[in-house]
Amino acid sequence: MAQITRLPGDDDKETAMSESAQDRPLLTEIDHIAIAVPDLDEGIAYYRETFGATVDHREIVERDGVEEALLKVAESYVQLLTPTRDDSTVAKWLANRGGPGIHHVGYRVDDCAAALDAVKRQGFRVLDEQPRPGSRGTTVAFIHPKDALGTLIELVQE
Ligand code: CMX
Ligand code: CO
Repeated sequence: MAQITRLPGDDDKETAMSESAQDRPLLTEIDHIAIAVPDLDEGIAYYRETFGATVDHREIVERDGVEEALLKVAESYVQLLTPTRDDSTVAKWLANRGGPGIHHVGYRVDDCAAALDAVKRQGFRVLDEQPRPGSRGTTVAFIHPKDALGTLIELVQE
């Protein structure tokens, strides 16, 4: 009897994909911890005077209604965020909370679109249907905190 040789088909592709996904986790590093503050210069002064941390990058992100200062800590950043307009979601967040605090966590990913698709495929709510520009030339997408253990997650592709 002729020996049956299995040719690669869709099932094999599925297996290969899930194996490679297991080999390489989607989240590769912590890109930043974002802390919302009412006054950016005061936030920067706290990190400088207390820890000697300095600003690596500062940028207004119009789309999100925020100004950010990135302070490098090893290969990651502290991202201090302040609202630039009253209708910014960060203005609402600060008003509800009544003061500064951790607003979100940014995780580095190799491929933002692929990581976003993985989240969507599992039925979790996302805030960006497609990756979009973030600060310092990155490509980002946000995941809804209500579907992410109460933490607003930003996927960051450099
Ligand atoms: N972390 C955890 N939970 C949060 C949250 C946050 N940052 N912001 C809101 N929530 C919770 C609220 O506590 C609230 O919970 P309850 O219903 O239990 O009270 C719920 O989510 C809804 O809150 P809300 O005040 O009505 O806020 P909105 O739904 O209007 O907006 C969010 C929240 C996450 C959808 C909005 O902030 C968003 O779209 N964020 C993505 C973009 C972004 O954050 N940009 C700024 C940063 C830009 C950058 O990093 O460069
Ligand atoms: Co961020």
